[in-house]
Amino acid sequence: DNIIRVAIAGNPNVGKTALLNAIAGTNLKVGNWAGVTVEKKEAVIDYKSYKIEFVDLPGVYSLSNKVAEEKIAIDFLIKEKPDIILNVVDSTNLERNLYLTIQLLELEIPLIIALNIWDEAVEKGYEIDYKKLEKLLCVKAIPTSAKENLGITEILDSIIQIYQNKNFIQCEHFETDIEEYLKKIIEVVEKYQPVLLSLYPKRYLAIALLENNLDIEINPNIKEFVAKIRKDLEKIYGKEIDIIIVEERYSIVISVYEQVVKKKREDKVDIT
Ligand code: GDP
Ligand code: K
Ligand code: MG
Repeated sequence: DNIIRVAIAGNPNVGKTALLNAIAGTNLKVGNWAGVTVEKKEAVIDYKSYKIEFVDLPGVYSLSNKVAEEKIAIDFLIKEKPDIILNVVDSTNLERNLYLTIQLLELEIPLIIALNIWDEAVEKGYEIDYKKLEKLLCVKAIPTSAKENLGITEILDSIIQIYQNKNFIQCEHFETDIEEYLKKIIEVVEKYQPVLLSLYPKRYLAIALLENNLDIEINPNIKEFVAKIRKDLEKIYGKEIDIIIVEERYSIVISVYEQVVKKKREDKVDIT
């Protein structure tokens, strides 16, 4: 069919709603997420023979499932399986924003990064090599400014292009041994409880099993296997599994950030 479903995800206060406003204007509808008093904004627009449905997810810093907003966001992404995630980031704060990006990529859904607040980033002297960001993360990246109406057409055209291609490639990875363990976890799931693979994206599932972070009955053989792997990794790395995973994500963030962002000059001294 010709309906493309796009979820807008990002940290709080990065311009998700402003960007959706710039894209959809008067088509924007405001409601609530079921059962909670968190605002839900949605819009459907017609573009080049497609209907594009946007849902503005609550702003989150990670998808750890502990905060109401995070639960709404992760549940939506896993259950509704949108065709594309539009990950809005604050270009003046890319290092902090990219952590969520790395987590979103674990969901194995095609991703577009909107490098929003680009106007301020330019003003502050950041030089962001977004073509390199695209190569490193295997995603589309588009400089945008909801304030100056920059990048809106590019976002819409990219949505259609990505929808037509429908491929997802995971480019950045954890340390080799962890990746090997994740693969083995998936093999064991395929053997003992393959239904899990229709409920969760593979990579997300393997990591969530490792972190013991799923609210679903897990086959005892899988549990036992994962517990053994967890123990091995905690021994090798000398830390708890949650910390190992968080640090692996951060090491990707830092490596990408250092290769992509330069600052031409220091900010003027800000005394506030
Ligand atoms: P959300 O929490 O991600 O939905 O962010 P909002 O859409 O509410 O925007 C947060 C603030 O950033 C508001 O004051 C916006 O006016 C401002 N803002 C949003 N996009 C841009 C942008 O591209 N450039 C600049 N300079 N400010 C922006
Ligand atoms: K702002
Ligand atoms: Mg908002």
